Amino acid sequence: MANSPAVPLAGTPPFTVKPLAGRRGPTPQQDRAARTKAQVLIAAAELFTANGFRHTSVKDVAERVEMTKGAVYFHYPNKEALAVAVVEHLYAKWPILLDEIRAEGMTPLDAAAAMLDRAALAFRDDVIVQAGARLQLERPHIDAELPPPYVDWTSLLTELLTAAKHEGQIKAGTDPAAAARALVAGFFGMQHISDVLQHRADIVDRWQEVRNPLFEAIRA
Ligand code: LUB
Repeated sequence: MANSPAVPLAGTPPFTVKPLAGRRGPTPQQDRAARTKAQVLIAAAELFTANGFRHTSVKDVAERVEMTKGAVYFHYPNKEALAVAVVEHLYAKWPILLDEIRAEGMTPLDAAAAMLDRAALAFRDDVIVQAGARLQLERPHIDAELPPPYVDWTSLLTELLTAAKHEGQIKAGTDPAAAARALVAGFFGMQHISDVLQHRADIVDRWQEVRNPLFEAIRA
């Protein structure tokens, strides 16, 4: 096709641009900058998770990674940019998880269950996920455009449950979108209660109590 770029435009989602043969990868300086940026993000996520957005400062983040505030500002212009990046990294995890699950060859219904089962582990163990969830609750106090909550999961589960319906895996009368909304609501509430009462230590057991009746209600 005329004018089709020989190489996808850098940063054009969802493509990742791999260096062409003979093209050099990142320089040691670029590597170091990427590692520093990741360290800053993790430190911010740890502080957002523990103390929330309002009680976290860029100074706190800098001190946690033993850098100057200027070094943090080099990567993120302000605290709001850190919050946006944490939430963006939260939502970027799920398509990667879905690719892993699809590669295991599961049926659509089993893939939907597996997605949420593994999400429960991520909410228990992954500080980016924990921080992103807390920041979403604190949206009214964050003067930035955070990605909208819940919609990605609802779309992802609707797609999987629609495929499950086409394959006869769920009851003919099931509305995949309604079932997806119920699963998202159930998981959201479950992980929040587990967080408030047990810092998500019991999230796996609590999720079983929610997921089993929900999936049994729709399974053909
Ligand atoms: C999920 C949370 C916590 C939805 O998708 C989201 O925004 C979510 C944080 O806002 O649970 C249920 C999978």
